Amino acid sequence: MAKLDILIAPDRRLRTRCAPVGKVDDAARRLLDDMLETMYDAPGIGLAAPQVGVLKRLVVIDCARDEEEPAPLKLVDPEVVWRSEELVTGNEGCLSLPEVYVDVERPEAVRVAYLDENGEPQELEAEGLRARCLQHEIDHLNGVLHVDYLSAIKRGVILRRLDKSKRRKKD
Ligand code: GNR
Ligand code: NI
Repeated sequence: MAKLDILIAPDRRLRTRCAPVGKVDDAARRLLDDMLETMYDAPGIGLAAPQVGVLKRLVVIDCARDEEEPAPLKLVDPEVVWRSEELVTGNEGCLSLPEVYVDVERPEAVRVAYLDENGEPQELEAEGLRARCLQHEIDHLNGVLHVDYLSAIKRGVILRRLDKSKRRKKD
């Protein structure tokens, strides 16, 4: 396994609609393992392939609490096939926007169809933090970030600040 570099916004690759994987091969499986290692190291509860510069529809999550057994989940070509009418607001962080926390209103529960690491079609239903995390990761696959739920003014302030701090680090 290998730890990968996580892209920081603003970056074009975080704004791209990612391509379906379709066939789950060894390269896809290796990438999912590397993404899990990168996510645990960060640490985070989810990671999408575009965050490591790969513009494909691959996601890993583990929303187990610290005192619980690890519960890694690998999803290829995930798709929300049902969302609850009930919406809830929760505070979200993102590894690609360090120290930026945004309240986002989302369906409280979702059903997600996906391919597992063997290419088998699966479905899962999630609620609470797990549902929020899945929706956040699927947003990444469509080039959507949590700051997109803010006003354009607030989003602009945050992205310009991140851009400045990135450019400061380069030289
Ligand atoms: O680590 C993460 N925490 C988190 C908290 C609330 C809602 C979503 C997330 S996902 C985030 C990791 C990340 O950036 N995934 O794309
Ligand atoms: Ni994120």
